[in-house]
Amino acid sequence: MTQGPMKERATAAASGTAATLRFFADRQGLGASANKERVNLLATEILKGVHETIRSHKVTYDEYDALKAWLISVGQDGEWPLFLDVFVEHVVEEVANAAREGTKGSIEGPYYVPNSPLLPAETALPMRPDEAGTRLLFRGQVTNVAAKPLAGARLEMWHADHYGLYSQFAEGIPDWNLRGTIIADEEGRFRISTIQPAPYQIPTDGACGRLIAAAGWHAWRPAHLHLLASADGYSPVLTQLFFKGDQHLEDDIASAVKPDLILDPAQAEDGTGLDVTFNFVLAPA
Ligand code: MBD
Ligand code: FE
Repeated sequence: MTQGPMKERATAAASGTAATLRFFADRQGLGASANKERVNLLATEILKGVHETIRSHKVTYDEYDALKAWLISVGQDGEWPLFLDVFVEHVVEEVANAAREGTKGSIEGPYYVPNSPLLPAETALPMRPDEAGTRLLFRGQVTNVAAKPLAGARLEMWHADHYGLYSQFAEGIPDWNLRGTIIADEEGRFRISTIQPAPYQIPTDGACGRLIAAAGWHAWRPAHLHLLASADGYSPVLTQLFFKGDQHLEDDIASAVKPDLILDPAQAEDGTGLDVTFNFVLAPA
């Protein structure tokens, strides 16, 4: 599936640079509110963890130099967004959403782009005329926790193509391919045609790939849809949805799978592919 002629378009350098630029474009004035006591506490604790690891495992100068070289290369390859979102963000999300009611959240990852094209409740995501992959009809309703339909709720959706590539982060894909902002109807309903994304392998030719190979891990994420559901007066939910039967549900390299977020699509009645319903439940802001 993901192997194929297009794989080389998702190089670490190309997607890493794009993800780094995207991150800064979306977050002007970052860190302006940093609190000295909090920085002191967290930086001290993190360093303590590093020092403890060195002591308890008797880390050598060779290992220290290997780590230093690797950390430098993460920056050179533009892979800090990838590294952090794959190996750290899931715990930030867990803490942030511990008390969330309604639909479970999951991590954002490095490939969100705001302001995707506005689309009506019944729509198709922008895609190429010859877009490869199994057709997927994704439909459902946005309600509040009391099951009240949320008229005009917004659903931002983005996902990889049949080769595991994201528009704006791999070469040669139209900018808004498989990305859109759907406005639900008066009953909060939506009906979106897209294709089923492929399992996703994080770039293996950069620093993250070298760590994964050196540690004997694998680079796979299960196939997933990214979604951000919102409505006025409600707390938006940023999440991912996965597919039952995927080989990597149990060992997602990014640790982002939750049981409530696994879809079980049926064959579409018209024989064109898959059909699945998922309802979003938003809690008050
Ligand atoms: C992805 O597509 C993704 O969703 C995450 C979290 C990390 C790397 C690639
Ligand atoms: Fe993703």
